[in-house]
Amino acid sequence: MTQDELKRQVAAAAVDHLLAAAPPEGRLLIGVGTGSTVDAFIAALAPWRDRLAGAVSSSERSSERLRAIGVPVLDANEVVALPVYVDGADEIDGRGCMVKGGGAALTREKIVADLAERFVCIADASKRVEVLGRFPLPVEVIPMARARIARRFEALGGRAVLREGVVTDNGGWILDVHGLSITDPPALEREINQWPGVVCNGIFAANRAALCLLGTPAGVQTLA
Ligand code: ABF
Repeated sequence: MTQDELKRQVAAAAVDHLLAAAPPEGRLLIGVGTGSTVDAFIAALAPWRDRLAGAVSSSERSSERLRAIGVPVLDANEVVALPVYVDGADEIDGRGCMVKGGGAALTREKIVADLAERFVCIADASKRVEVLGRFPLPVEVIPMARARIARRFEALGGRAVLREGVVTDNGGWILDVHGLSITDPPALEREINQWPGVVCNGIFAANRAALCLLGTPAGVQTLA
């Protein structure tokens, strides 16, 4: 199966999972992430848009796609809680900790995920790793702090590379940090968050995936 076929497979499984958990009469509010797997998820949602009251989106990219299938996009400030947040990942380990941010939307993803009771990660099998860090860790920073934060990563054995030509939806810059072996995701997430100038880092450990639907050639694996 091609990677696109795996993405469509796992997207369909996520829709089934949502609908099974949805109240039979009520309409569901959901949080929606960003990336090509989420694009497949949004496309798979289209026939079921009448079951959705609306969505809180993590990026302009996903908002446009949700509006295009007729799902109202709500402001995060209008919502007290979401039953579920569906999003992709760049890497996920056996404990549901993730590296995210390849799509430069990590800050809004973390904000919307924080509104949700349950994070459902959808990914193809290539994202499953034993130890996070092979994928360069995305970190959103305030531009004036870029060099100092890069030096802090160097002290940890990482090499921070500015993602050229990218300004996030929040006006931040992205550093991609190569060479990290993230053996304690919660600890490193907390450490980086304390550095002045860090807006958000791409380790999702404090709020990890409660469920991961993994697309594989043998079918969808559920990693709870
Ligand atoms: C998003 O999913 C990003 O955080 C992450 O980079 C991306 C993975 O993208 P794709 O599904 O295209 O592989 O949530």
